[in-house]
Amino acid sequence: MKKIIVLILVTLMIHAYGQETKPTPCGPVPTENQLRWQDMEMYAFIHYSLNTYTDQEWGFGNEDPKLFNPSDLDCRQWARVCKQAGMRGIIFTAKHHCGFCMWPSAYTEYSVKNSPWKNGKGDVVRELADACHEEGLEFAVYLSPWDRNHPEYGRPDYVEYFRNQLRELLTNYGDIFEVWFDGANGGDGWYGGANETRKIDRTTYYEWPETYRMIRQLQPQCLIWNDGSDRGDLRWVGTEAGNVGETNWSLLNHDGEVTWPMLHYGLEDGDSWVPGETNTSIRPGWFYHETENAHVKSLSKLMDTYYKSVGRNSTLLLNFPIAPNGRIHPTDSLRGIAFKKMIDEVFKTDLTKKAKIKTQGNETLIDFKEPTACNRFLAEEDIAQGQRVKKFALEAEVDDQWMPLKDELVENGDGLTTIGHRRIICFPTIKATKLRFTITDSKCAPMIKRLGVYLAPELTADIPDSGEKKSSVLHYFFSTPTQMMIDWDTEQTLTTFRYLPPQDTKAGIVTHYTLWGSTDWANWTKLASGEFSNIVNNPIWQTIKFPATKVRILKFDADHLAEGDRMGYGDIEIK
Ligand code: FUL
Repeated sequence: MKKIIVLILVTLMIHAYGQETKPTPCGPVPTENQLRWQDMEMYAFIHYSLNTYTDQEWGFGNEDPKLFNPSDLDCRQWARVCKQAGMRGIIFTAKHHCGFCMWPSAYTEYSVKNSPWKNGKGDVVRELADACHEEGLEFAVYLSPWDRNHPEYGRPDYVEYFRNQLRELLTNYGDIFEVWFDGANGGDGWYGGANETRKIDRTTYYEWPETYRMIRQLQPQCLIWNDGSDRGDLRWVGTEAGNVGETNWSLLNHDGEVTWPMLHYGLEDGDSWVPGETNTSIRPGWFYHETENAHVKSLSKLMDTYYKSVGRNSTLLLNFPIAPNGRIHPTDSLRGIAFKKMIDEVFKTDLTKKAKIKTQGNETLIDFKEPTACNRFLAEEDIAQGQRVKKFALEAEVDDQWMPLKDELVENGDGLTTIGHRRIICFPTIKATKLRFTITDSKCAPMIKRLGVYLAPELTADIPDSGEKKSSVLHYFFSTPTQMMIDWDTEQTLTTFRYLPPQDTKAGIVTHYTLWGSTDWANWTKLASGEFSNIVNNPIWQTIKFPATKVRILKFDADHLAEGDRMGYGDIEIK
């Protein structure tokens, strides 16, 4: 009898304990793979292809493989730099939109095997995968679904080709932590000599469900990044500028359209866990351009990017382009390493360790007992239990007065909304005796895992970013909604035309252009024509170089606009 009572008591205790510790379910939760990925926090992108040798962002697909002949290709240098820059893995452009394969694929001749590099015996994917494994970094691949070289692109045979290539990458190079399927599809391309525009239906053409099944089978731990079609495991944050919304839910709906606000802010009531990955480049472009050597992002810009990505419940995918010699340029590597050093410096001393912390209900009081200089606040939710917090307040006691704090990186409102994996709030340096953190709204009982308070040093030794200078005022006017005229009173010898697209809207962005010059308004010489690759997602300055020409008037024709029917511009520069 005694034994039975003890047994009942123990059972009841286990039951009660189990009930107490088992959190209430609160909407979708991440998979093990997504949790592991989120903990990586920062990893690198590497953009390297024939574009590196043609000074382009998007190759057309007819570039000669013989151009690929780096003198000093060193994947170990890439891996070392990325590791020292705090990156936990590398995603490599195994194939960009031009279709050139950085590994000797058995399914095409358009690859390193027909380049002079290592007499066609080289394999960049292999060298990088090995270098990553040696440095303890994870490895992943970018395989562009759009292929401007392949003759069958747009037809069913190409989809099989694409899958064959993916299988090669997923079976020959060890563990792959992520596959990146970019959604870009400009339409026109070489396509085996057809040289035409091919349109596909992004929702059906690639037959993604079948491809996803293959990935899950070959690499069960691999995450799928897919932009604008079947929902992958991760989402793009809607910009390549390096910031996600200050409100950032790791949720989307499994089905239905994904609008820009959903990409940027997530969806509070989404039915699936699809966290945001913030991708940006350490330079304006994704590929290396010598003209951008003076525009490598400054340390303060990189820190801003860190706070607006990792500090907003996202990961940071930071791109390092490879220079034509086959290495990361010294300016980029030094900046990347300085970036990591600065992150370590900011988060070296958690000031809460010396404070008295008291939590009552949804309010936590951090009592430093004496005025303590601080300017960063950090909070983390236990996202394994879902993302719960909708809104919070942060107050500081300074000179016996309580004052509200806000996120100084947010323009509208106080920015104190979602938390998720990690939220970092930046505020001006104050000497606080106490801080009070109150969760004011949440979907279910909040589950905060960690709080931290820090004092970030001033960036006195920042490396200045020479930035993008505004042009001198030029005399220009629109002769038609898609034609801009620029007139000097005198003749000039010109070599360069630079176009900054409108910054806040896609309407009016020129994607394809023709540039003409004249000395008399009657006879026009075509100076250049082409496309501004990737200008919609990355609306940076675009440079058109042409042979030195004496002109008085320039005519800039918008042959195609991203949206709308009237060309727009942010700025123009002519040299
Ligand atoms: C974009 C592409 O079109 C760019 O070339 C680059 O690869 C970037 C990461 O994604 O959408």
